[in-house]
Amino acid sequence: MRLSQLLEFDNIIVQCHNNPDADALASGFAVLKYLRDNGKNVRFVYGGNFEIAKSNLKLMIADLGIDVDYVKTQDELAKLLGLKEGEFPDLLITVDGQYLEGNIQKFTAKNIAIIDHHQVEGPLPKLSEVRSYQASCATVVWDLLKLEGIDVNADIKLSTALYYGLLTDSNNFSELHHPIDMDMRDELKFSSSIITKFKNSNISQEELRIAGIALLGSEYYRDNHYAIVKTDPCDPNVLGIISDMLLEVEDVECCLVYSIHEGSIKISVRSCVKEVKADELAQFICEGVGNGGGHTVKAGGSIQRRLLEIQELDYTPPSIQQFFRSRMQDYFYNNEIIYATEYEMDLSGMKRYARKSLKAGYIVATDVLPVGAKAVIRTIQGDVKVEVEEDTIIVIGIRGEVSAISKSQFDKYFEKDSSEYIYPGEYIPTIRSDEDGRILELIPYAHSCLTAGDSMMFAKELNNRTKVFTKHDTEKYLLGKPGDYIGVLEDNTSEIFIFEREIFHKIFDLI
Ligand SMILES: [Mn+2]
Repeated sequence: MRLSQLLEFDNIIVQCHNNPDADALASGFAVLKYLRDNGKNVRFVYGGNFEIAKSNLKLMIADLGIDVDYVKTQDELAKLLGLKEGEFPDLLITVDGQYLEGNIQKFTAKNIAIIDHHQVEGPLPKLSEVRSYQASCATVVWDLLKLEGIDVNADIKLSTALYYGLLTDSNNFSELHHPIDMDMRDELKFSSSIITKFKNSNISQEELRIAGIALLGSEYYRDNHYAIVKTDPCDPNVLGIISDMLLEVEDVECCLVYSIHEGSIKISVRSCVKEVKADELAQFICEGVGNGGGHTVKAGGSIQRRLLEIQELDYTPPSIQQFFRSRMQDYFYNNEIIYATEYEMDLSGMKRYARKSLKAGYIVATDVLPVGAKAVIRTIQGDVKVEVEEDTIIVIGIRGEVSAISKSQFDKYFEKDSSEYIYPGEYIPTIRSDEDGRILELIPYAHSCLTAGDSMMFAKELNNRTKVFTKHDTEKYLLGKPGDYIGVLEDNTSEIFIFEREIFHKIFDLI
């Protein structure tokens, strides 16, 4: 959906969820401003049983001039818009939540639109933009505003609001994983003094108490050095504060903190050992019932009540606790860890495969940046750091994944190709120089190449979750899930690889 499609309506309500948080306020504020600037009769509201009381949100409303009203009845809503009693708004747009959802008070309007970043809850109206992969609804709105050619940075109150929305919905950006979220974080020109002020009134006295009680009830699992903590419902950033604190405790290597809300459960995950990436653990915990992600040390996620109930799990604290206990146990017990530097692969049971010749792309790094430059390449799979050397080649794989290798490695595994390069993915990778912060698109520099088809490999399907620390990266593991493949080069069996099942069949032929 484009925001401009909303302009065909005149009397408009923008509504965020009950008990608004900073992301809901930021998103509603941005949509309100867009519609107002386009001459619409529009108001921004929320319903529910409570008026906003948290001090950071009250500051946000006052300092950024967010014109939001707390309404309880349809009549109040009509009055706000100057409509006659019993008359309905032409359009109601829900932000940071979906119309008819439990957490959004129901008001009636002639048309409904939805802008959100949660899991899709039910049938969506024609006018909707729900991006479950985005860390904040503010990001969705920011991107929609950009699509309309609007310079968000021209209004520092707006950009500060959006920035704070993402910050609070991603635990101070530590749980970000999608490149568009990172783009927004990096591109917004916000007021840092205002953000500092908000941050310092983040936790209410009540939440401090909640955190204290939660820590008293922490469960520690000695065998695998992790802790699980349940907190009473609170702001997600309080979960992050609790999990950060837990990680500093001796013998706690990983932790999971969660809080149960009406329609969903929020989780925060931390890890300080290289054998567990927090983002991967968060994904594992949420698999099939929600969404998780973030970074290697800090991650988070949310689990949908509806999806738990589909799996016939009761939405009660004891059965939720049992759910987390067994997910954590599965994670730590059912996996194998391989350190390639000290591992001898057993080749029995492995089959011989030949690599197919496939299209990929490459960029001569010095075509883009000078030798010695440090830069970050932003891709759909995350940020990749590169240091440009004379012979650095940036390779774009068949799924749009990016890596930097030396020319000799390139010559070994790839062949140049004369056809035009066509990028296969959706998010166009960019490169940002550390020196001047310049952002360039990579694709215009890309040429076509083929993966060399003659390398041979022994491989087998995995039955267990397997983590491999390769010889080249002893800090970060490759993860294989059951059904994926593990393989070694025929002429060098200490070179261990993991391939996703689908990719494996695309790249290799059984000999
Ligand atoms: Mn949100």
